[in-house]
Amino acid sequence: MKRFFSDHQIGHAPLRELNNGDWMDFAESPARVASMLNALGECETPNDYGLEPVLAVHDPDYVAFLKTAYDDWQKAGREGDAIGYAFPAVRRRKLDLTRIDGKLGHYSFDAATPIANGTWNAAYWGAQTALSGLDAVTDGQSHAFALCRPPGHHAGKDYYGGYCFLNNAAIIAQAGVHRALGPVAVLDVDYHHGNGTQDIFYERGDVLFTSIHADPKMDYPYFWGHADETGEGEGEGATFNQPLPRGTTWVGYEPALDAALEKIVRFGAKFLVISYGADTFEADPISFFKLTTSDMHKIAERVRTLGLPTVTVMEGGYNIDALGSNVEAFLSGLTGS
Ligand code: SP5
Ligand code: ZN
Repeated sequence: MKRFFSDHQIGHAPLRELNNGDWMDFAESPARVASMLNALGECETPNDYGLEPVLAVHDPDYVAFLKTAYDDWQKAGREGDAIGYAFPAVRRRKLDLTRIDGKLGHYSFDAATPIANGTWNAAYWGAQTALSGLDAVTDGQSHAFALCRPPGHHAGKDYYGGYCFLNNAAIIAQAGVHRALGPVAVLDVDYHHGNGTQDIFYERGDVLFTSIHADPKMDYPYFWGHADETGEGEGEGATFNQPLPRGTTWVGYEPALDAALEKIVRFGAKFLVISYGADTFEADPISFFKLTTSDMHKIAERVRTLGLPTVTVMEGGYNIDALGSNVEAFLSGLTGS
């Protein structure tokens, strides 16, 4: 399987994040990459497809904000990472705000996703990494892996959060539609609900979003991922959420996975994007499912039975020691090796 990664993605290195009322070390650290590369070996360097496929999903004003956010923060005399603190819970609308703090709040939905010096460059190359995976599959490969970092599934059309800035999975799902690979299905198996991806395609009937994740009554991102969110308008029925309780093992996960796969088959998907998070792992430091490394392999073996051209995009996974083995276990399950 072709694997893609760009060194630019290491440059995103915030120091700390706000968690349960205190600072903790930033969980989505560059050290995650070393663990994955160690297990995967050499990856191909992505091509540069420019901003056009990014802007097919993301709002131009949002992208312009991301590009200069850290510079604007520094120009305001700030040191350290940029974090907002005031958020428009109601009637969010386009405003020509002057101050960086207002912009940070406008474009984010949490205070736990810091922007650092290399953030834009890393996010840009993360998207290019995903697009390179798509190109490999368009060129006839059955599978490709995009080692994207920062991750993407929490980012919406015009907002960031959950360590995510550009929605890598949505960008290639949309590009897949554009290349007439559709209907396209997204299978999100990160521990957290992929609220950004869901939102981007919520009213679309040509992209199915299906997700298995921690019940948002208990876990981040709280406000989205509930079972009654099923899509709207043309998209009614093309969103399928399966929230599961903390402590879920393979016994609870397997039937949910089978239901998601059945939905993908019935949707008639011709191209599959997997948002893969290894934070379902039993020893993940910020998550609470109880899947093992061999369960990762089993998930992928099931997905393999779909026989669809598939791009796997990296999302979360914060147990750095086990991350490489978990990713490798997943990818080998996909190819049946
Ligand atoms: C891509 C991805 O996996 N994003 C996850 C973002 C989660 N951010 C907030 C998580 C808060 C977790 N607090 C758990 C404390 C455990 N001691
Ligand atoms: Zn996650």
